[in-house]
Amino acid sequence: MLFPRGTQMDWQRMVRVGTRRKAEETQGAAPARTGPHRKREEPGTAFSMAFQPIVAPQTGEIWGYEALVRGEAGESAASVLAQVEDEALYRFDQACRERAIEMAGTLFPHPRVRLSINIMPNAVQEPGAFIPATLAAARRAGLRPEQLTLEFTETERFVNTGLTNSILSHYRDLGMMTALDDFGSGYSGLLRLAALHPDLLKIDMALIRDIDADQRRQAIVGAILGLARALGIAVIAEGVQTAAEYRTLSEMGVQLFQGFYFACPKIGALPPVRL
Ligand SMILES: [Ca+2]
Repeated sequence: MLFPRGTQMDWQRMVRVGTRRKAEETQGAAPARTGPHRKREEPGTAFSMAFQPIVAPQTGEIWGYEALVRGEAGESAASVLAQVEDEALYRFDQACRERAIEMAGTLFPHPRVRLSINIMPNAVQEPGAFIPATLAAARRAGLRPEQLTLEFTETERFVNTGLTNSILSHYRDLGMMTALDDFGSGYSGLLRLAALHPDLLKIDMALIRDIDADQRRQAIVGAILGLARALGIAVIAEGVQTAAEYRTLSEMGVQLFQGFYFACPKIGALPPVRL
């Protein structure tokens, strides 16, 4: 049973509310539109993809790029998703991934750069669609599965954790990495961490904001870092906006960062990076 605790419509509304919150708080102001990378996809909503670097400042490297959906005129992810019909949501989700992979194949400077793509957790349970379509897109673009990281948002309820976990194991066997997105923002963050075995945790920007001046956030993030170490999981701090936030997190042991302080997302291109 796909939606055991409510109707499909109720669940999708929940996803949309969560996605809107994420878009507003995580992605901030829409970046400037820079290219013609737009077309009308099968699900019926025009969109493009922006890329935001994930960086390792201590080594001076760009670890990878997260692909973020944007409107054809640079509109936010929330406003794009608001135009998608409920029944087209998974197809749209898949179309975003395929577009991101296709663009990354053109933009990425070398075959070690990673691409992080967002996925609604339950979309992986759509029969037969996700893995073949994603891998086929990667093959067409010249990307290896090892370059792909799947980011699972905290804003969607898993309908079948056991099945999701076995599917994720299959991804791992293929070489992909998985990340638990927005960690700390969802009501089930620890339960999800216990149930799934992600390679990465992305600490939600709400815990990062002003952490340099906030001992409570320092204590919470410190505990998350200890947890991640114990579980052998790497950590990315999302939404870093200031030098002071970066310094504090770096001193606490964080090695991977994402946020406006380092680079804003850019549509259809790889943005300049502060490193
Ligand atoms: Ca994400």
